[in-house]
Amino acid sequence: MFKKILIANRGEIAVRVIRACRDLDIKSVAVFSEADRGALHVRLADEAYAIGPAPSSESYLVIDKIIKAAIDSGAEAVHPGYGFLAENSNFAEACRRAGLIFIGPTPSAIKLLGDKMTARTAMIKAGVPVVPGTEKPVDDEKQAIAIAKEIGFPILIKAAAGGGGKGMRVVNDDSEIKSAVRGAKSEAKSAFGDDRIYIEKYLARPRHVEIQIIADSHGNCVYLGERECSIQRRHQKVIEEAPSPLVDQDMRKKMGQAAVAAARAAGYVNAGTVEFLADDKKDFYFLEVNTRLQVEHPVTEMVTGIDLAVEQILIAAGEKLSFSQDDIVIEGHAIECRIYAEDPSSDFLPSTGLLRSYHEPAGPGIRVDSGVYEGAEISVYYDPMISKLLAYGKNRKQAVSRMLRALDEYRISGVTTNIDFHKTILVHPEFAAGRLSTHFIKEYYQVKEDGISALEEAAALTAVIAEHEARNTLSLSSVKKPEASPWKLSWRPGCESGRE
Ligand code: MV4
Repeated sequence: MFKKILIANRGEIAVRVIRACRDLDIKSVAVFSEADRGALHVRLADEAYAIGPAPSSESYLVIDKIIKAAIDSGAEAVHPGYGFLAENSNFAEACRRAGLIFIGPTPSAIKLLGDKMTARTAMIKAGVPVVPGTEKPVDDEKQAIAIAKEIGFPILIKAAAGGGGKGMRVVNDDSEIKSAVRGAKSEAKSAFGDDRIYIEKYLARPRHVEIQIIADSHGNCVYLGERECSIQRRHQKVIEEAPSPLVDQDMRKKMGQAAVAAARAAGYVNAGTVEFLADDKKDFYFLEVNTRLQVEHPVTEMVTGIDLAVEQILIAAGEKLSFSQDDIVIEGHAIECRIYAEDPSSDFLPSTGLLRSYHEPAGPGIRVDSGVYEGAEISVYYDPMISKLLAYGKNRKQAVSRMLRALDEYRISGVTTNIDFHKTILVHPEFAAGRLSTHFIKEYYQVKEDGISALEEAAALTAVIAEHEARNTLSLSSVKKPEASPWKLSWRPGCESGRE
C-alpha cells in the first residue's frame, strides 16, 4: 500500500481525500495557492506545498508545479479530486512519466471518453443505448439538414470536445439549422480549440440519471446503483439523490449492466460515472462518462456503505475489489444539497467574503462535506461552493425531512447562501412526488421583479394567513408565551429574526 499521497486539489474534495488517506493510515500531502495558505485542506494534511498565485491557471492547473510537489514530498501517488486536472489525460500521463501513480483511469481511457464522439462510437459498438443521431462529425448545414430529415426535429447540435452543456444548440426546424451549425462550430472552436460537432435527437424533458461504477485492474467491474441529478441550473447540479425515484430494480439492473459494458469498452479502471438521459417510460440513453470521483459521490456512499475515495486508492494500489455485484445492496435514501455562496434573488450571483459566523448542522442521518471553517474566506478565485449537505433516511420522505431540519439548523453569516432556495425546492409538491426533470428549476423557480420567487411568495402568504388565523384563535392568543431574548431566538431553527 502507498505510504504517502499528494492531493492535487483544494476545498471540500481535498479534505474528503485526506480523510480517506487517514482512514487507510496513509500520509497526505496538500498543495495550496497563495489564497489557500490558511485553508482547511492545508490544516488537515500531514504536509503542504505552495504552488503559486491564487488564480488556478497559475497554481492548481499547472501540471509541472504539482508533479514537482509530489516528487519533493516523496509521495507515490496523486489523487486529482474533481475539476482542475482530474480529467486531463496529459496530467495522468505526466504522473506516469514521473513515476507517480495517478489515482484514476489510464490516459487513453480519459482521452477516449473525453471526446464525446469517440465515446459515443465506442458505446454503440458495445451495445449501450445511445440517443439516435450521428457517429461522424457534421461539417455543414447541408449534412445537418439531411440528418434532421432522418431523425426528425427537434435536434440537438453538440460539440465533440464538449460536455457540461457547452457548445449545444437546439434546432426546431430547417430555418434554424444554418445559424445553429455555425454558432455551435465557432463556440466549440473558441471554447475547446476543436470545432467538430455532431447531432442527436433532442429529448424534450429528460431526467439526468447516472450510474456509479468501479473497476479494478484485474478485470472486475461492478455498478453501485444510480444517482438522480435532474435538479440543476445551467448545467450546475443543485440537488442529487440516490436512489432515483424513477428507477426500479429492473431498470437499475439494465442501466447498471449498460454502464459496466460502457466501462469495459473503454478499458476503464477506478471509479467512474456513466451518465444517461432517462424518460418517464424508463427508456435510457448514454450521454457521457465522467472519469473522476464526482461531487455527488457521497449519496452513493450513504446508500451502499462503500467508501468510494478509499476504494479508489485501493484500486490504484493494485488491489482486487473486495466485493462482487451480489454483495452490493442499496439501502435507504440519501439526498445532497450543494450549499453555495450565491444570491438566488440576484440571478445566483456568487457572494464572496468572510464567513463571519459558520455553524454546520448535525444529528441523525446528517453528513456535511466542507472545506471551510468560521472565519475562512469565500474568494473570487474558485467555485463558491461552501459545502455539501447530505441527509440519509430509511426512505425518501425521511431523508427529505431530515434535510429540511438540517437546512434550518445551518447558520452562515458574512455571505449570502442558497439555503432557502433549497428549502423551496424540497417542499415543492412535484419534488415531493419525485416528478423531476432537468427543467425543474427553470419551470418552477421564476424570480419576479422584486427578487422574490413565486414559491417564496406563496410560502410567505401562507405564513401570513396562518399567523392571522392564530391571532384570531382563542386557544393560541390567550396563551402567554414565555419571554425569550431576541438573541436566543435568532439562533433557534425556524426563527430567522436575528439573521443578517
Ligand atoms: C441532451 C439533452 C436532450 N437531448 N441530449 C446537457 C449537458 C450535456 N452533457 C448533455 N446535455 C443534454 N443533452 C439530447 N439528445 C439535454 C441535455 C441537458 C441536460 C442533461 C443533463 C443534465 C442537465 C441538462 C440540462 C439541459 C440539457
